[in-house]
Amino acid sequence: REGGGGSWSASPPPDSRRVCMIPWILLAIIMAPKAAQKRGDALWDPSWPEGSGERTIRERCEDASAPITLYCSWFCPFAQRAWIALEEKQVPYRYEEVNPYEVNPDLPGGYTKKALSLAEKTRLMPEFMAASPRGLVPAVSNRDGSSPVWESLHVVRYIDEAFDGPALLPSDPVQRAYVAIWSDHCTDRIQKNYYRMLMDQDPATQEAAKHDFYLECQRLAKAMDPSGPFFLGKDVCMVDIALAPFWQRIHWVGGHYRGLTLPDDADFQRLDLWWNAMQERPAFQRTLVSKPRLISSYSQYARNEGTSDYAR
Ligand SMILES: N[C@@H](CCC(=O)N[C@@H](CS)C(=O)NCC(=O)O)C(=O)O
Repeated sequence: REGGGGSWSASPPPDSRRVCMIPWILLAIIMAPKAAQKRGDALWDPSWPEGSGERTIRERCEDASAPITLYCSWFCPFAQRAWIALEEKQVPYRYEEVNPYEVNPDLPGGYTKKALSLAEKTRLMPEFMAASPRGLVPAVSNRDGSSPVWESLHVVRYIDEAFDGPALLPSDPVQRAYVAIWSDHCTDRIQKNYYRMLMDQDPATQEAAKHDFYLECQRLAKAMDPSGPFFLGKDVCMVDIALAPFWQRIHWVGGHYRGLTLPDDADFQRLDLWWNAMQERPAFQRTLVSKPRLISSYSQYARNEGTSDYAR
C-alpha cells in the first residue's frame, strides 16, 4: 500500500507499520498450506522455507501442453534422477506429484514410508499406475499416457535417447556400458550401504555399513576421470545424475540422523570436487526441495519404521 494511493501515509511510523502487517502475516500463515496444496502437497508445514525444487514444481505442474509427464515425488532420490535428466536436456515436461505412501497427519509433513498396496494405488492414482505398473516413482509417459517408461536409470536413458539436448550417455558402446556399470554401482553399492546405515538400529551394523559405504565411494572415485570435475570429465553423464540425489541426502539427512561425516583422503577430495561442480548445475539446483522438509521425510527410515518397497 505504500505510495499506492491508499488510506495510509506513505511512511507510517514503525509501530503502526508492524500492526498493519499482522493481517498479512496471518493471511500468509493461513494461505501457506493452500499454496502447497496447489503444488500437489496438502501436508506443507508453514515453518519450512520453500526450496528451488518447490518453485520448479509450481512452474511445471500447470504445463498441460508439455509433451511428457513426469510422475515424481518431491522426496524421492530415484525420481530426482529423472527430474534432473529432464532439466539437463531442457525437455518441457508436466510435473505430476505422486505420494506412493500412506499419509499420517500426526507426522511432520504427514509422510510415512508405509507402502500402499498396488490395488490401493490403482484406486487412488490410476494414471500413475498405468505409467508405472510396479507402483514406484519415477515414471514418464507421453501427455496422452502412451509410451510409459519406469525405473529411474531406464527413464534417464530413455530421456537421453528420445530428446535433443546435451548427451547424458556417450555414443561409444564400451563407454556406454562403463557409464551404465558405474550408475548401477551408485544404486547397488553406495546408496544401499548408506540406507543400511540410516535404517539399521544396531550401532555395530551402522558402523559396518559406514565402512562399506566409504569403500564403495572410494571405488567410484578411482573410476572417475582424474581431472573431472564430472565422472567422465567436463560433461555431465548418467553416473553424475545417478549419484547426485544420494549425495545430497548423504550430506543433509545422514548428517542430521547419524552425524555422518566424510573422510578427507584423495578419493573423497575427488568426490568433493565433483560435488562442488554438481551443485553449480542449474538443472540440479532446480530439483532441490526445502532442506527441513526433506530431513523430516526421512524420520521413519531413521527409526526403521518404513515398509516401502525400498525398506524391504
Ligand atoms: N528401483 C526403483 C526404485 C524407486 C523407488 O523405490 N521409489 C520409491 C520412492 S523413493 C517408491 O516409489 N516407493 C513406493 C513404495 O515402496 O510402495 C527406481 O530406480 O526407480
